[in-house]
Parts: sequence; C-alpha cells; structure tokens
Amino acid sequence: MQRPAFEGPWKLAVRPYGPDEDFRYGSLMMSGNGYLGFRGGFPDFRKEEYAGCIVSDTYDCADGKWKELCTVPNALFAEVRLNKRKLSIHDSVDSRAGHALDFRYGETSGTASGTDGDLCMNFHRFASFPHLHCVWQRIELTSETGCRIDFLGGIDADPWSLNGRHFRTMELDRESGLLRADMVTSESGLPVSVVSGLRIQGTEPGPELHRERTGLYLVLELTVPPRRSIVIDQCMSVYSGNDTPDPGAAALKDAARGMSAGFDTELMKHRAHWDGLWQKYDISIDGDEEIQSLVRYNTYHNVIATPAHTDHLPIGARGLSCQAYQGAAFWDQEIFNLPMYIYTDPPAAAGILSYRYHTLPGALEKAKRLGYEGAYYPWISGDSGEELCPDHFFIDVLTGRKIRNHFNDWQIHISPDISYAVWEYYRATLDEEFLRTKGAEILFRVGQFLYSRVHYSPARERYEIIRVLGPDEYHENVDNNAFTNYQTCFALKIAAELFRRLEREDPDHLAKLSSRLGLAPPRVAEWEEMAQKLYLPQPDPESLLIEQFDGYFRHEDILPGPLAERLQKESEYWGWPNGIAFATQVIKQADVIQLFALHPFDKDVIAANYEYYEPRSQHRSSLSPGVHALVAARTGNMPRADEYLRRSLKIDIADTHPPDSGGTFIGGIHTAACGIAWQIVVKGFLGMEVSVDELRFQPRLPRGWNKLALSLRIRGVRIHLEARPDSLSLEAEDSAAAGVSVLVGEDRGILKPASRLVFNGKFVQ
Ligand code: IFM
Repeated sequence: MQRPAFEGPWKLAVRPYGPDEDFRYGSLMMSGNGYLGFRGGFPDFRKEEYAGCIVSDTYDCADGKWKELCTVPNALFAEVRLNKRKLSIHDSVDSRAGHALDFRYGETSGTASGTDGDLCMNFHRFASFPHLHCVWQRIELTSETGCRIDFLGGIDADPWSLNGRHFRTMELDRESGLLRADMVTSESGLPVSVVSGLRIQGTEPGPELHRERTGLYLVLELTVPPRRSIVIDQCMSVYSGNDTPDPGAAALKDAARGMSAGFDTELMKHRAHWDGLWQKYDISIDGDEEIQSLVRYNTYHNVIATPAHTDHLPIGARGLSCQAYQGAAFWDQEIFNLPMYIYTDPPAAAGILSYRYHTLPGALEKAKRLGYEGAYYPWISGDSGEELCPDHFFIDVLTGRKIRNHFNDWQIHISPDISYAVWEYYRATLDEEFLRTKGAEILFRVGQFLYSRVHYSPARERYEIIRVLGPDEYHENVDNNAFTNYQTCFALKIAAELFRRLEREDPDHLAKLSSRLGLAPPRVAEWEEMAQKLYLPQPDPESLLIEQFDGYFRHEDILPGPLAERLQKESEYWGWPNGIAFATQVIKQADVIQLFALHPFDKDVIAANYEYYEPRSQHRSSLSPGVHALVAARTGNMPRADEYLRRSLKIDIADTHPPDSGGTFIGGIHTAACGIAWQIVVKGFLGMEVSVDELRFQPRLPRGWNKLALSLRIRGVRIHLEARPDSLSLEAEDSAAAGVSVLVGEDRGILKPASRLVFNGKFVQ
C-alpha cells in the first residue's frame, strides 16, 4: 500500500499512485464545502473507481433498508485518449504522476501521463465555498512533441452508490451550450439536477454530442501543440428540490454565471473564503511540522463535513466523503465535532444545535414509540430526526445471520449528550436568546425522557438506569453504565437549574413553554430528587477504579491481542450478543475514559482508571484514540498523549480502521476523529475549561512545541492566544463585551476589551 505523505505544510500527496487504492484516496483527497463532498480521484474515474459527489439533504432509501444521501451524476467527467488509448493514472509511470490535496484551500489535484511519458495531464478541482452548489475543474494537457488527442467530457450519470440506485428517472439534455441531467430520487421523489459547463481555452471546439444510456458528453479531437498546453475548464452545478422549487433552472443559472465569471475568478473568491475560515479555526504549532500538518488536515475535514450554511442538517459520521453511515449524525456531532465551533464560531455551533431543535419531533416520536416521554433522540439522525439506525446493523459473518443490535433503542446517552452540548454552548457564549428559544426546550424534553427512563430501586434506595448500551458498544444490555449515569445526572440537573432560573427571571415565557410541554414544577422537583439520588458509580476506595457497568469486573479479564486469536474470520463483529468480546473486559472504545473527557475527577482517579482501561480498549471505534489523547494531555500523561494524538490524527491517512465491520461498509473519512483534533490541543494541552464565570487554562505543551497560536471567541470577544513553554498570552480584540475573567494555574486576571494579558510559568512537560 502506498502511503500518502505531506509535501510542505498544507499538502497531502501520494506519489506514485498505489494500485487498488482508489477508494481510500477518493476520501483522503476530497474537496467539499458542507453542502457537497466531491470525492478525490481523476477526471476519468467512474463508479468502479468510487467516483462520487455526495450532496447533503438528499436522503433517499433505494434498497428498502438504508436511507442515505445520494451521489449525483458526475458533471466533471473527462477522458483523454491518445492513439485510442485512455490516459490513466493507473498506467502512469512518470515520477511526477500522483494525486494530492491542498487542504488550505480544499483543492484536489493530480498528474497522469501517457505510457510513453510524452503527454501529461494535470488536473485541479475545488468545491467552491462562496458558491456552494458549484465544483470547478481545470485540466491542462502538455506534450513535448505535440500530439492529437480525443477528448470526451460531460456528465457520467451512473455514479457510485452504496445501497441501491437512487434515481428512478433521469433525463439528459443539452441547453444553452450546457449539459444537464434531471433526476427524481427513487423513494423520496426529490428532484435533483446537475449541469455541466465546458470551455477549452484557445479553441472553438464545435464539439459533437455523444449520448450514452447513462451519460451525455461532448466529444472532440484536439491538437496539443509541442511544449504548449491546452487548458480545459469544467464547471458543475447541482441543486435539489430541497434547495429550490426548480433545481434544473437554478443549476443552469448557476453554471452559466460560473462560466461567465471563469475558473480563475472563482478560484480567487474561493481562496479568500478559506482564508477567512482559517482565521477562525487554525491552530498554528511551531516545533512539530508533522503534527502541524495533521492538525490542519483534520480540521479541514471537520470544516468540509459541517453544513454551516444551514441550521437543519447534521454533520455525518463520515461527513460527505461517501454514503457510509447514511450521511447522518450520531453523538459524534455534539461531543466530537461541535466543540471547535462552540469556541471559535458560535453562529455555526448554534446552527448545529438548532438542527437538534428542529428534529425534536422525531425524538418525541421515538420516545413515544418506545413507551417513554419527552425527547429520545435517534442514534442515527438524518434530516427529519426519525431513527435511521436499523434493527440489524451487522451480520454474523460466520453464519450469515442478521445480528439484532440495540444501538437504536438502548444507547440512551445520545439525549443527555445533546443537553451537555447545549450547556457547553451556553457556558461559552452566554447566548440567552438561544437558550430561551431553543435550548430550554431541548433540555426540558430530554429531562422528560430521562425521568421516564430511569428506575427507582427500593431495595437500594437509589435511582438506577438499567438495560443500556454505553459508549463501549461491545457490551449491550448492561445496567448502570457509569458514563450514561453521569451524563443523565448532569442533564437532569441543568434542566432543573434552567427551569428554576426561568421561574425567577422569565416566568411568562416559562409558563408558555411549560404548558406546551406539559411540564409542571412538581415534576421538576422530581428531576432534582432523581439527580440527587441517581446512582453514580464511585471510584473504589482502594483501587480507585470506577466500574464501567454493574458486573464489568466479573467478566473474563483478557486483553484485545490474545482475544483476537479466537477470531475465525477477520471481519467478525466482536460485540454483543455472541461476539468474542461481549463476555470479556475488552471494550470497543473509551467509556470510563470518555467520562473523564466531560466531567472533572481527581487526577489520581483518572490515572488509575487510565492504566486499567487503556490496555483493555481495542480502539476499534475511531472515536477512541482522540479521547485517550485528550484525557492524557489534560492530566500530564505526556507519553500517552503523544502516542494517542498521533494515532488519532492519522486514522484516515494511515488507514488504521478497516472499512468493513460485521459485513457492513463503514469506510470514508472518520469525521469525529477529525473534530476532536482541535479539542485535544485546546482542552488537552492547553487545559482549557470554560465555566459560566471564567476561562481557565492549565497549559502543558509537549516538548519541542515552541509556540502554539490560535483564536477563540468567548462571550462575543475574539481572543488571540499564544502559548509558549514559559508564557501564555491572551489578547482581546476591541469589542463591546465586558472583560473575561481568566485563571491560568493559580494566577487570575481580567482580560479587558482591546487588551493583552500575559501569564508566566512553566508550561511544558
Ligand atoms: O458514534 C460512533 C460510535 O460511538 C461507535 N461506532 C461508530 C459511531 C459513528 O462514528
């Protein structure tokens, strides 16, 4: 396998192009903008090479099982033939041949050459940020000696699709010099249109139209003059009926606008937009070039996965890199992707949380269907908030039988996780308006759900939560999962706290909201009592260990390595009900360690549990290494922090997570791991914590990091932060907001508008 490597600070490249790696490189080198994801790959790639443009808000269920986003026809298809032979990266022997992504500007590029090495093709593609529906591609052909080539470019309307054909009708046509494809999706009946524009510089082509059953192209013969290049620009525009009532007309208009503006102008605007994004999200690290590039690369993928242009769509667990995981949100969204936005771009964060507000009806319906009250959010959530997680996610690869997992009905921590995120957003922004209009309803409805889900045990005189699935998905049907119980307690407490505050400060609003929700003060008193008496597994006084769930320590104690020897097939599912791990202490991912990422515990308790659980974790979930890095960094366990930081940041580049599990395809970009990159640095190495009244840091820079610089936006104040081994400086931009109280170690200061605070100390370990 050919591993991609960084070429300079902002470029990931693979040279030479490895055979049979089209799927991987397609994800790694993709370009995107939160509205669509255009997979990497060469212009002549078809479905066999996993070419695809995945468009948000096009959920459709083509095979009766998996609702997923559509891959739309590729309107940037292009093929070059020399002497009837296709120019292909797979045949390119030239040392220049390869594939790359400039992640500063989301620009995919590649070089392929003819078998004799004379004809060379460079292409360059970007999904525009200022014009979210447009993707551009430029192809340059050069030849030392000059040659005649056949060119075919236009719409390949038979895209790669994971679970069925998503278009029941498709019309291909030419209009006003542009090619268009108009489709209707199979199950949801959604109209989708793509339009393709083509311009060849210096040639008036007068091309012929070439029509196939699944494609419409322009064909022409071109002369490539010696030592000069031919430049071909292509523009694609895509709209669905969820964007506009007439997607065909919108795509035509957009492509025509783009063609008249031209590639260079559009690229300039696109780069300027990215410059603005990096001002918000960039983390600059001086002293470790590899980590620097990796952090930026992961941040890039977090950004292009996020539909920041709207407040009614989720961040998919594989972003828009492919259709795996149904283009849908899990708890990953709130706990892994969102925090970067909370502290750097509050409007984007509010948009993501508003999506959870808009999908409350789905969560209410799920709770009701399962016999509960309030909002039980779906484990896998698309546009509507209906539960997308099927009853049978995996199959038993040994027998071919379906496995009935209970991700959809027992993994209840999703609801308090969303409350936790609402509160984290509020603490950082003090956005009262959001809390009043949307956050309160989320918190109260989750409170109602939890109240109806928690049990009272008269024998033990405490509340308990039985029959759940915590973050470690190998152990289903467990009681009192520590993570779930702590999150539930927190969610009940903040819901009650907010209720009490509104009683004092905004009784009229509260009266209206409570009457709509059927919520009365006595019930809130019961939430308070429940939170107080809810069983929170405590550290054992001697070992300091917190039991992951009731009876976990009685399971067979074996480590993942030896356990793997029991596998009969590599792709076997390890978990409940009959996988090799379910009756053992081997866990799929951080669970008690995940608890430490969200709630404060004594350093000794964290250290003891880290020692215990870390070797027992298989890290089969891509969420796990990042959480281990964060917790280790925050507690000064620098060797582990470094190891897990690198491991988490390289999940996609080093391809550490197989794309198949228990017979289900789960490949693509691991967006949660990308999202946690920012958190590892800021919450981990800088030890940042934000409470309602102050901003705290406990910096511990890895050895070799000379400087760490980034920007935050806290309570409306933009703060530029610079950490060095012996100082931490915070500089606030001018703003109307009042000062922010800052605590660094034991030192306190007030950061006033347009001022700078410097703390000195030993901030390296
Ligand atoms: O949400 C995660 C889960 O924790 C582990 N399995 C994959 C999901 C999506 O990333």
